[in-house]
Amino acid sequence: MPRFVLPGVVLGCAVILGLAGVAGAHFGLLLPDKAMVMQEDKPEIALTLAFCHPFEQKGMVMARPVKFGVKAGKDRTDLLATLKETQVLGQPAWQTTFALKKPGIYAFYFDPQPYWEPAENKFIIHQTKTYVAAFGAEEGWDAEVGLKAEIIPLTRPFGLYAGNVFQGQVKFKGKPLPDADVEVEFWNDGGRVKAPNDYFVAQVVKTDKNGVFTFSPPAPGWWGFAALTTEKQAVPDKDGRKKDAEYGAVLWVQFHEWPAK
Ligand SMILES: [Cu+2]
Repeated sequence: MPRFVLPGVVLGCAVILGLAGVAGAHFGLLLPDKAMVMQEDKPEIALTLAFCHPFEQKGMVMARPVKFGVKAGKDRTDLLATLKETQVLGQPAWQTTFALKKPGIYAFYFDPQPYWEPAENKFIIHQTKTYVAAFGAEEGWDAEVGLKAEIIPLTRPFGLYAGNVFQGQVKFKGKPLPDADVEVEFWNDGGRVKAPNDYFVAQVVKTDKNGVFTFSPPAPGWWGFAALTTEKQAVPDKDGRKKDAEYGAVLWVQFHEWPAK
């Protein structure tokens, strides 16, 4: 597997942020331009893949992922070859378009190349997912894609209002992941929202003994959930020494404003 080589001048994000105790977290990012596509809509969606600090709107370098695909029912399509380079928050990222041909729940996912974080002496691997519901279909949003680190929604992950409770079950290597931190951040488009202090940038909830977490977003928009676990000596570095890897099961979910006037 080709490993993306970072130029020597690029420092880890913890270094850039001055090693603050609390600060924004890095997240794999996978955002469609529409989370729901109805009969009257254009059946083509645009997708953006990136690595960033979503609330602080700080970009990080994203190498070409190892896997990028979509699963709808039993159909799985490899979309890796469709990716085009772009920039997100001033850093290398990826984009594509996808034509929805039939009703279904489309789970888009990527598995990134391990990102070396020198400040933490470990790799970061955020396996990232989002859902697009098309043409009135509703079945299958609770099915697993089968990622090594994955959040399986317990709340239907579309057609949600801000303030709804959202629940998911975190699985790592196919088993529920108990007692894990789940970091939650708002995609703070344009940096419009200012946090009162650094504690507010990332919210944190834990998984229970069944790997289940619960969160209620206070405002409309895209919210990212990153359930974290560390695997010891998981990935060899460029000298062949095995290093720890932080696995993130990441899910992006859109919440709408309550439509009442
Ligand atoms: Cu970071």
